[in-house]
Amino acid sequence: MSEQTLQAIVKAMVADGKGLLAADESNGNIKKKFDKLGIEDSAENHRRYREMLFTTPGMEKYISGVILFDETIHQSTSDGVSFAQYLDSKGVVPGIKVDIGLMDFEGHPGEQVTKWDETLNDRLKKYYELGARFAKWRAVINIGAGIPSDECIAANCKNLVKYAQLCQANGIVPIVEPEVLSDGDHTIERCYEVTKKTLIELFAQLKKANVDLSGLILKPNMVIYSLEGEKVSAQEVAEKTLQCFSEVVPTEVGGIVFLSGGQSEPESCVTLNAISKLVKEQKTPWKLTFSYGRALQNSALKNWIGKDENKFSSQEIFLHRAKLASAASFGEYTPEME
Ligand code: 5MM
Repeated sequence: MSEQTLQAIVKAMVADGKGLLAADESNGNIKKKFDKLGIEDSAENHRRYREMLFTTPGMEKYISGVILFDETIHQSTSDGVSFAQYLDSKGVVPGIKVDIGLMDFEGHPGEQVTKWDETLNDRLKKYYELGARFAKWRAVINIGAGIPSDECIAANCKNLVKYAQLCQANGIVPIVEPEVLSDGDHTIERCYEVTKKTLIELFAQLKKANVDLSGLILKPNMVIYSLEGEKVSAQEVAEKTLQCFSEVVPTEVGGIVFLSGGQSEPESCVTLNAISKLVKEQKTPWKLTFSYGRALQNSALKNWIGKDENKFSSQEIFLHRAKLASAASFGEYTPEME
C-alpha cells in the first residue's frame, strides 16, 4: 500500500459517484444485529459477513473506501489476503474506526463524550502499517430538554481535534464525525441550531490547532427531522443542510460524507439526492457524498443471515444499495430505481 499525500487520499475517497461503506460496527453493535437475526455471534461470522460485503463484484464502482473495525483490519479473506490488502487491490481505500466508544459526561446527565485513548498515537502507527489510510472518530451529541450543553459540545470537539492532529501526523486522513442524533421528537429547526453550534465549535478548535482542513473529511448528520418528530420534505432537508454548511464549514475542507443516522435505505437516497441536486445549483465549494452504515447494509444482512447459500443474493442486494446511493450522490436517483 503506497504512501500518498493526505490530499490525494481525500481525492480518492470523494471521487465522483463514490462514497464510503461504514462497516466499523464494534463487537457489541454487530452482536445486537446478529442476535436479532439468529446469527451466531463469533469472530469467524463477523469475518464471513465482512468478506461477503467486501468481495461483492463491482462494489468498487460505487464504493471508494471502507471503514473497518479493529477486529476486521486484523482479519483476512478465505484465501488468506488481509482485508486491507484485498480492498486496496480493488482500488478501495481501507480505513479504520479508532474511537473506543462513549462514556457518560460527568456532571451532565443525558450527555456523553467519546472516551480519550492515550494509546491512540501508537495504534495509528500500527494501523498505517496494516494499510489504513484514513481513520474515523465519532462524537455523539444528544438533543433533549436543556441539552446539549456548551461544555459537552466543547469536550467532544476537543477530543476530535486531538485525534485529527495525531492522524495527520501519521499520514492518515481523519474523518471527524460529530453526530447530532436524530433520536427524540425535536424539530428540524432544533437540529439545524444544534448542528450549526457544534460545527462552529469544531472548526474554531480545528483552526486553532492548525489542523490542515484540506486533508480532513467531515462526516456530519444531515440537518433533518427527528425519528419521532414531524417529517418535512427532502427538499427542506437539503436546503437547511446546505444553508447550515455554507454558514459554518470552511471552504478548504477536503470533503463531506454524510452518515445515514437511522434513515431507511430508500430515504437515505431521497435526501442525499435532494442535497446533490441543490449542490449542483449552488456550486458548493466541497464535494459531498455518503458514508453509510445501516443504509447500505440492512437489507443485505437480513438476507444473508449467516448462510453461504445466501452469499450471492446478499451481494446483489448490497451492490444495488451502493449503486442507488451513488446515483443519489449525482442527484440522479429516482424511487423507480428501487
Ligand atoms: C457502523 O456504525 C458505526 C458505529 O458503530 P458502533 O456504535 O458499534 O461504534 C457508526 O459510527 C457509523 O460509522 C456512522 O454513524 C454512520 O452509520 P449510519 O448507520 O448512521 O449510516
